[in-house]
Amino acid sequence: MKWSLVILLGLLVRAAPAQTAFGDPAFLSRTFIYPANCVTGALDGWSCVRNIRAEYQGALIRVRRGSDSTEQDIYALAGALDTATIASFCGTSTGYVTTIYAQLGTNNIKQATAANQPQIYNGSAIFIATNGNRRPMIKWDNVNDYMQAVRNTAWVQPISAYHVIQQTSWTLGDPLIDGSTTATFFVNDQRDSSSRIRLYANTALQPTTSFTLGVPILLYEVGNNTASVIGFNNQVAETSGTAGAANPEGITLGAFSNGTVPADLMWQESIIYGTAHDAATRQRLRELINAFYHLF
Ligand SMILES: [Ca+2]
Repeated sequence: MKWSLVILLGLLVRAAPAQTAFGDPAFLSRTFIYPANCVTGALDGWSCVRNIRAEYQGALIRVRRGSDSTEQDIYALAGALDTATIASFCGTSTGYVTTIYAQLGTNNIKQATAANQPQIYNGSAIFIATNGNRRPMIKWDNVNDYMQAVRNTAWVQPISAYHVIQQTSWTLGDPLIDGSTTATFFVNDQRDSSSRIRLYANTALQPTTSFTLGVPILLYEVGNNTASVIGFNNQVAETSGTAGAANPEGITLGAFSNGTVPADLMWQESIIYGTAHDAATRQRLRELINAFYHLF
């Protein structure tokens, strides 16, 4: 019996299809979840695309239907956001996001004020990444949208964070991700020319090259004072140095912590660890995230 099982498993492994092209239904239906050893040490994690870990059974986001402000939790099907339920719930109405649920930790990212809520559905379609992964994205309006999670206690450096985001248009100094109060810890555009992102925890640390607008990127950061790191996609763009010693109390997506200076942001996922990831760990996580999101 045991040998039969081994042979059967061998056939199943051999029969598994090779990775398919972007947009292929077989690819889009695949379920990807972080392996347990990559979630170990993570403090907080959110995604509007997938279950970050298999044990998570809660909703991914909560959607408000614009026509009557009725709200509904949206879960995952086979590990991926149930977009069909969003479309049937909203119909021809806009679908706004009130909550991105914490899949790790307990800190939901929220926006209670209707005018400040970003969208997941425009009245006829889910917003999706325009290249690469073709997965759902939440879209900030670049006017007054932002979302925020306030932790009871600050993250204390060192922390490492990985974000799958898109900036659609560039404005000088747009904050993409901030802390949740005025203690300065955020990633935003550099303040001179072109779309480069800096990490700021009282001192600006900038990546070495500009990134492409209008497509999702993997932005990652290690907040570790004089040994901080920021980069995106592959390691070529990575920079290390001093970012300052400030500790973030939470996370704001799409604006400064007080809601000012809105950014032209689209977002898919953020995960935050309580340690400084070394180069090998950063590379492993980049590869793991990229295997799902196809960013570079
Ligand atoms: Ca708005």
